[in-house]
Amino acid sequence: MSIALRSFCIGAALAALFAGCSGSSKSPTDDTETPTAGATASGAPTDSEKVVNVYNWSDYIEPAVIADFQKEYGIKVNYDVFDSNEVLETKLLTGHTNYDVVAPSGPFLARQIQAGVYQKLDKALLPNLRNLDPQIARNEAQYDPGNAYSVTYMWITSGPGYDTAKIKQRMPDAPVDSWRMFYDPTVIAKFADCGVSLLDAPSEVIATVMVFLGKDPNSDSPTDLQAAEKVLMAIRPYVRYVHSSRYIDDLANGEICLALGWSGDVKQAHDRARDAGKGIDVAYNIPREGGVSNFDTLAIPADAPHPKNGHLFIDYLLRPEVAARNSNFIKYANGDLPSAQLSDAVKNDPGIYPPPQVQAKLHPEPTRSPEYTRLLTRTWTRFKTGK
Ligand code: N2P
Repeated sequence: MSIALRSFCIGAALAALFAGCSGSSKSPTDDTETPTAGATASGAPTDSEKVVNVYNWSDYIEPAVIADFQKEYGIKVNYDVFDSNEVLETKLLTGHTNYDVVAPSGPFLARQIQAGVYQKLDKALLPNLRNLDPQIARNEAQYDPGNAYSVTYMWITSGPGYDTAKIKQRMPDAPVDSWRMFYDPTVIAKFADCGVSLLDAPSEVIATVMVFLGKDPNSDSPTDLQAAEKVLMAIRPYVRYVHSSRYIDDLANGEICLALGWSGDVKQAHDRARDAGKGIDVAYNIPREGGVSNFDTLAIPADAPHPKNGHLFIDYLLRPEVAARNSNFIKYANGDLPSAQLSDAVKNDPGIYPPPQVQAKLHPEPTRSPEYTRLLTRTWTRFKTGK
C-alpha cells in the first residue's frame, strides 16, 4: 500500500498562480498485482485490476481505515494528498489523472461538473447512501443538483485556531470569537511576534473578509473585492505565512500562536499539542459575525481507470462505523447521520457540529465565475507577495 501523507510544498512558483500547493508528487500508476475477475464476497462488482487510486485532502482520514479497506477487499489503495482545491482542479482539467476517487469542495465540484470532469455515480453500487444525512445531501445539492456526481464526505467551517495562553498573554480581552483576530490590524499586530498564518484558500478567505466587512460573501463585485484586498494588504505585515496544512503541527508545537484554519485541522492541532504534553492548549471558534462553511465531497473522474473500485471505496467511507472512525480521528463532521460510533466528544463539540443557531449564521462558500476567479487570483498573488 502506498500511503503518502505529505503536506508541504517547496518552491511552488507555478502553484502561486492558483495560490496552492500539492502534497502529492507521484502518479498512482505503480500497480503490479495480477488482475482477476471482479466481485467482492458480498457480490459488489470490482474492476479486474485490484487497485484504487485516491486523491484526498491531507490529514483527512484515519490511516487504519485505508489498511482495513485493503484487507477486506484485497484492493490496493494508492493514496495521495493535496491541500488546495486549485491544485486538484488544475490536475482534473488537464485530465488523465489516473485517480478513481477525488475530494473537491462543493464550489469547485460545481464548476468541474460543468466542465465534464466527472462521471455520474452509479447509485446501485452505493448501498450506504442510505446512511447519508438527507439535510446535508440537500445542502450539497446546491453544488451538485440531484447529488448525481458526488457524496458529502465531510463538512467544515473555518475560523481562528489559537494558542490560548499566548493570545491571552498578549491581549487579555482578545476577540477570539471574531474575524477581528485577523482583519483588524490593531488586533492581529499584537500576535505578529508569536506567529500568524492564513489558509491558502483564496475563495474561502475572501468570503470570510466579506463577512468581516458586513458584505455579502457571495458578492462577485470587483468593488467589494477591492475593499477586501485593502483589508488583506493592511494585515499582510503581521502574517508569517499563507499555507493550508503546515499550521496544524506549527500550532501544536508552539511555532505559531494564531491560524485562520479549518475546524477539524485546528482540533487535530489541539490533540497533537495535548499528546506532546508541553502544556500548549489550542482552541477553535466559529466567529460570532458568522462563518463560511464548506462541503468536501467524493467524486469519480470521468476517465477513472477503476470506477467500480472507486464506488466501493466511497461506499466503504459511507459505512456508519467507518465514517465515525474518520470523524473521531480527523475531527470533522461527516455526511452521514450521526451514528452510535461517533464519539460524544466529537458529536457534542460545537466547533465540529455547530448548534442550529450557529449553523444559521454560516455562509456556504459560493462557486466563483471564471471572471471573478481571474480577479481573485491577481488579488491573492498581490497579497501573498505583499506587492
Ligand atoms: C483537511 C482539510 C479539509 C478542509 N486537512 C478543506 N476543504
